[in-house]
Amino acid sequence: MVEAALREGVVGRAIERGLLDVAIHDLRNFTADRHRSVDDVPYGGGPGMVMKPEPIFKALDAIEARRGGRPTVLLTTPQGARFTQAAAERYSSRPNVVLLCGRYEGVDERVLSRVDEEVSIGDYVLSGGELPALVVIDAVARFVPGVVGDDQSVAEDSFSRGLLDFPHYTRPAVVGAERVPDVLLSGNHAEIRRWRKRESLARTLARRPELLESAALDDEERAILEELKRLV
Ligand code: 4HQ
Repeated sequence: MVEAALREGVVGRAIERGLLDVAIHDLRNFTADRHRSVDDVPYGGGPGMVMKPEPIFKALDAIEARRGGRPTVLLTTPQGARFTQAAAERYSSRPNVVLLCGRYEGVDERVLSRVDEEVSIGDYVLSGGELPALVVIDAVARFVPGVVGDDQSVAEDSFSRGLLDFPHYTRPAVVGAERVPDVLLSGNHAEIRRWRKRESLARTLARRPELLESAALDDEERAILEELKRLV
């Protein structure tokens, strides 16, 4: 599943072009028993299985030896800190990042001695850490220079600005009863910029007001926001 996903889209192309190097390690290759077990029953009893520590330690040792340096080790778990655009940017400058993906009920607690950060992609339960790992890879890769064609579009991405995105339209100008806002057809670029700022701020205020506390707003944006707040 991970291999197939990494062949697609922006990330797939970045790997092809050598901008990213992603290696997948199967923990079963770091087992010693006949059944190549990566999980075992929980001490204390109860349902489900727990990921054994030794295959994980051996895999991390092998990765460290091969890459020549201690990688940043991330564990995907609902117990982690929420993964954000800021975290993606932070990880993008690390020379090596390991995404440790658990299955079953999770990993033996002693594995945390080798983990730098626990990251959650949201408050829901998945059946494994592979999809969260792919989410992290995608968001991190976008910050690696050259991965996204247009650097400007990365800088202007809604969450990099700390605000929700403004509405987008393409041709045709009229679909049934629905028209593209006149300002976007006006050719007045100063007006268009101001309209987009206002739409971004209005949406953020309505849907995710908590984002406004940490958004880096310029003078014009602060003025528009004050006006929007007076209107509600
Ligand atoms: N899991 N964000 C359980 C997640 C998850 C999430 C990953 C399920 C690890 C053992 N990870 N395994 N949500 O639900 O990161």
